[in-house]
Amino acid sequence: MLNHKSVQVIGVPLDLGVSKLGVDMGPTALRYAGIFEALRYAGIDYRDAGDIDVLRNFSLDPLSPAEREQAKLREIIRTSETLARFTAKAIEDGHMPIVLGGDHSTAIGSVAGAAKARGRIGLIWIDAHPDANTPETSPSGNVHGMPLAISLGHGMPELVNCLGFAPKVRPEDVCIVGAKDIDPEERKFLTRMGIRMFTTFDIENRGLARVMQEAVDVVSRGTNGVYVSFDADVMDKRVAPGTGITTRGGLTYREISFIMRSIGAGVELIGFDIIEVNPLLDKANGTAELCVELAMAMLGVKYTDYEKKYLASNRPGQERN
Ligand code: B3U
Ligand code: MN
Ligand code: MN
Repeated sequence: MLNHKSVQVIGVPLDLGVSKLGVDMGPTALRYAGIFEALRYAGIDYRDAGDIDVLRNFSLDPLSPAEREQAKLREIIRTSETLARFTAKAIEDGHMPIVLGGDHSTAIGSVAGAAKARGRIGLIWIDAHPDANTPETSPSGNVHGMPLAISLGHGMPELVNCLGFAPKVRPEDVCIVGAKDIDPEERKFLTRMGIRMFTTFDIENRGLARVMQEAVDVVSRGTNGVYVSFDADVMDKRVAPGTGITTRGGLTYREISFIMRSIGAGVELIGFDIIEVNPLLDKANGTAELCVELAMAMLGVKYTDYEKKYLASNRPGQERN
């Protein structure tokens, strides 16, 4: 696999950037979905760094609404700094971080860490939403709708300045893939910044192969590697029900598989996030299992039901249902 010594997995049970409960269980769901089994299958060395200790929505219940908002922000700042230091160190030591979210405010820290370690990075944002709101433009006030703007240097200063520098990425090094639900003010911001965005309409209109070729070119040109932030809500709700905001018209299984394989084959991958997996909304952990398969596709390893059922289970002592 690639040029890394090992994969370093870290869980971020962060749910303070959303109002729906359950996304804090994402890291556990992804572990139970067999991420380590998959890495072992592929012969990739890994280490589980455990979960970052973070306050959950439920523990803020006794606070007043104003106190709750303050506590949430304080905790998101603290978690972002901790995660940023972890990812930076992993990359500097020659490893690849895989970050298990958590809502998408998780990416504030992971992108910061990648930028700290590598300087000029490319960033692929795979998401039904561009997450490019600021507190002024956000329709919901939820921080999970803001991390891309924050990484570009716009938004709450305490988050924008994670690890003490900003911005983390240049607009010309960013590419959004799979967006379809875009707030009007968000669209204006992205246009103003000159961000490349490939919506589901563009994918339909131009063909996914051409879109991915261009996406890979945009993030690779002039950069020292590419970080990927993958929000499970980019997939259609029939494919991936286990995520906070499920929508009709999201990406199909074949489309998202193709996207991951194109990234794996086309970029120098620094690391990636798997974000917004919510087992409370899932069917028998299927969304988490699919995300594990897609993570492996990005690592250049085919790990579909075929490998799981017929290949992995045929090894002695490895039988699974
Ligand atoms: N753009 C909206 C909705 C949203 C963002 N991210 C998700 N939903 N998953 C907002 O609240 O900023
Ligand atoms: Mn998102
Ligand atoms: Mn989203």
